Amino acid sequence: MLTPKQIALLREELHTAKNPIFFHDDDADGLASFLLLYRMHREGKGIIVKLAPNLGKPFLRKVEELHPDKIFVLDVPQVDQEFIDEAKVPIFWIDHHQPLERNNIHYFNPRLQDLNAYVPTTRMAWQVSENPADMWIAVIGCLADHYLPEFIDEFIEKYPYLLPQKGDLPEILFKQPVGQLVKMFFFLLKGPTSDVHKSIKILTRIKSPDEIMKQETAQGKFLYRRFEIINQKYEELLVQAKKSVPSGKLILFYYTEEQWSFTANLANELAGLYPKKIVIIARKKSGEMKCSLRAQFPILDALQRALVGINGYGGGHFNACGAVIKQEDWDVFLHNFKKELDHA
Ligand SMILES: [Mn+2]
Repeated sequence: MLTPKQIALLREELHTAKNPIFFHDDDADGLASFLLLYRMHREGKGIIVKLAPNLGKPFLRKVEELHPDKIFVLDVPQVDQEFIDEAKVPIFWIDHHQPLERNNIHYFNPRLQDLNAYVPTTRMAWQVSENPADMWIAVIGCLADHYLPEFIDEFIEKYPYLLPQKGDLPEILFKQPVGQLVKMFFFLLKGPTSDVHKSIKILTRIKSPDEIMKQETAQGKFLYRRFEIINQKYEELLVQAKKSVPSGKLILFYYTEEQWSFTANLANELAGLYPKKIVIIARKKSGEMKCSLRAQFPILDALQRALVGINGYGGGHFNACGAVIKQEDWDVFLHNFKKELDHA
């Protein structure tokens, strides 16, 4: 969490910014963080850091083009020192990934103090914003990063039709209407750039979730319709994946779609729905199998043991991992991994 001093500093810097750029991550936590901070003063511009986990040299073009007086970086795991040095304006980086060492940047990361801290960027952006009208945005961003915020009770009181009562995270995310909003914040970022930009622009102005979910305005209706169309593609995949759920421990789903990548959402939802199983979503790409692995219990050790002697690599969190394995080693890897699971 941010300290009172850090909150005061960020509020002051946002207040005095005339033309800030907000670089934010390409997921619901990144989007919600941007919306919370942008909606405080509505100055400047948001830019999605897409297809690159790092804010590096290619993004300097945007800095030259837009002439910001300050830069805010939200939920982006890596900012290159080269970018910091050449941007030549104050940069404020709020993030919660593995901390890095950087110079000449205002760096806000709870894991600098406690490596095991888990605080989504949205949670910190909410400390800065605290605009009651935007509390729903804060709830969506926190839930998206699997974090149940302390102010969930206020949300239940204000929007009982979205969440009638408290429950555990998989139940809230995959069985309650608020889960649709969480998915919406992920899915609206997918697809053609012009549609994505239009969606975000509308989100910077929308007054309440009712506008979207009850389709009370033309703008709300646009978001809802666009979500429905994207979600239909997702639901089709989910149905297919559910059919492949075996009686054994491992749910293995092969996935080929290139344009609309739902890998992470699919893996999260399947792991949420089947708490005793391990989920692997695998995509074949240029001779390699790229996978997301999920479970509601630790799997990292089993993954690391299964990778011994295999042409590939993998890692991540104890119950949410990624791995890339050469196609010719795929069968052996699967065999190893299943064996590890049987011993666990
Ligand atoms: Mn995040």
